Amino acid sequence: MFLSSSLPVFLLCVVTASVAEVCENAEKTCSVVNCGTPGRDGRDGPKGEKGEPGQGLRGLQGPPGKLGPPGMVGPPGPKGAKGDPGSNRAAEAKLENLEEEIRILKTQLDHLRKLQIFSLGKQSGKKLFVTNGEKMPFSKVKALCAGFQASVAMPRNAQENQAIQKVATDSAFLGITDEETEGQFMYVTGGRLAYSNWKKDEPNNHGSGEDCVILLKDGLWNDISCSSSFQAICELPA
Ligand code: MFB
Ligand code: CA
Repeated sequence: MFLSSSLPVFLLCVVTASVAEVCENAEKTCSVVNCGTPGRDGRDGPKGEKGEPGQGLRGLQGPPGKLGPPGMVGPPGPKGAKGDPGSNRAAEAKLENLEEEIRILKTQLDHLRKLQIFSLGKQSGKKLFVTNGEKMPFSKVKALCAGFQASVAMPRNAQENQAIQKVATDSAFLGITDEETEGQFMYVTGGRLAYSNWKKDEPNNHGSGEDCVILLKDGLWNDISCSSSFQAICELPA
């Protein structure tokens, strides 16, 4: 009989389970057995323990953040393509004009030089000795001659010594000193003397301070103080 077969299950429910379990099991078995109308839901039980973090779905991507600070200046970019060849017609024309002007100036300079040489009575192939007639210390004579690419007059032989004597109007400095080594007279352009025309008992380094040389009116040489003032005579190369 159906009733007798389900009774033991019902009894078993009543004896061994809690009320909830009874209802649960009973619900399963109550289709067969009438348990009456279910009561109202009871109050929520106490909050359970916190569960493990869920494996929930990732949220949707949020909106873009605010603009960050400007980045560092990057490395220089690759070299650009070669530019088009410029038009150099104007530059070529200007260059031709300049070259023509230089040719004209060189011709004029050469003409002036020949005139000057002629006016000073210099024969070709020989040095030119020139003076401004002024007296000054030796250092200023060197600077004056260097100012037009010349040097202080240095007679290398009797002929040149005589030519300087003709240009001089008073005792004049020569481009010869023993400033480097006392008693060893050298040309200011370097090298030891190839010719000399010392006055008797000269050089005497009078007062232990005579490192320069002057050409006297009679053409003889005397060693003298470089800080004294004597006529400036310069020489232009042959
Ligand atoms: C000296 C001469 C010296 C000076 C001095 C006045 O000769 O050697 O250079 O000129 O005279 C005596
Ligand atoms: Ca002397």
